Amino acid sequence: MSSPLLIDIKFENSRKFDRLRSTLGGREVIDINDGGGHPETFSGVHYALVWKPDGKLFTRLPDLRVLFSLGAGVDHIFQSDYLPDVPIVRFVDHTLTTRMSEWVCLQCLMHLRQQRNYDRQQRERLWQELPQPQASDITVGIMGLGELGRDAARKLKTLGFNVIGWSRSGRPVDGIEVFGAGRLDPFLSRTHMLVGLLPLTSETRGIFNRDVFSKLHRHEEIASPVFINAGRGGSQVEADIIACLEDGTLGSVSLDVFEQEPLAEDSPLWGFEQAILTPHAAAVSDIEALGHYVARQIARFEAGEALENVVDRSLGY
Ligand code: NDP
Ligand code: OXD
Repeated sequence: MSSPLLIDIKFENSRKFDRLRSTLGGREVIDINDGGGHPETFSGVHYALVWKPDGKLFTRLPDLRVLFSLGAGVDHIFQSDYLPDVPIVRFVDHTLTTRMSEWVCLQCLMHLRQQRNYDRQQRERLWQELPQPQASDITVGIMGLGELGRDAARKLKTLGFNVIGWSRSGRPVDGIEVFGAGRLDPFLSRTHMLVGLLPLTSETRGIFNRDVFSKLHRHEEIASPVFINAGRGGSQVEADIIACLEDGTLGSVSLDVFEQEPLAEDSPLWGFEQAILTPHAAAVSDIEALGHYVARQIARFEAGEALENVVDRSLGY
């Protein structure tokens, strides 16, 4: 008999749950958050799909064989003190990658074409042309050249931007200059728009700080340097972002992720005209694509084939 899939996702409506279940080919789905009277221990459950799970959940899954993350990031899983020694599979899918690249390209274009200034001029009924450098005058530096960073790089290049990248290994990526972990400063000194697409690990926590912002390259015709982050809020120091926007070290920012989510109502970040904020919505996981993905991975696992996109626990991503 096939093992159920246990989920700990906290859906905001039951339609999403139904859509997920419909993709799983009849496999029983146990929703830990449905309020039903669940047993203390879920014997015989081999698979779980989670997003920001209750850390102690894993103590109730003695037969767990594979753990799936609803998202590409897995920092929410590593917060548990009770993580079992089973493979962790993160979500990698073109639907997610495409959404992220749309968001990144949109932000780079918003800053290149000074949309925030035109918004203000519209409010003021002011007819005034602003300087218009070309994308090829701007270098976008992407920190994190994984599934998401590489696709964003390719699409930004198609738009005409110069694109360079930085990653832990410095592994080559077709068509862009890659800087390895030890070459952060030369990477920053070339970058007008810094894009963060890093996972949150002990190495990347707080990495986007004043020291980094102060090394970026300024372009005189736009509100730069620009900082754009859709990786994780724990990688940015918001007090530094605020201070750097105030003193001009940063010209403008686009933030999709925050140290604490939701962002507090009294955060000064809300008030900056040159800050574009979105509520961790750059690339949401498509629930049907996720269901098909999990079903495919389980089929591979049960056929004795290798799981895909397994997290390296020693690296934390
Ligand atoms: P990947 O694991 O495919 O790529 C991670 C990249 O970061 C790799 O290039 C890796 O280097 C690099 N990296 C990791 N640690 C370091 C380090 N210490 N120093 C330098 N580089 C490092 O992840 P994805 O591209 O799939 O996703 C990236 C992140 O985006 C996710 O972890 C998640 O936090 C975030 N995300 C946010 C979403 C949103 O809606 N805001 C949606 C989806 C994801 P190397 O190539 O050498 O391994
Ligand atoms: C993810 C996210 O990690 O949505 O996929 O943040």
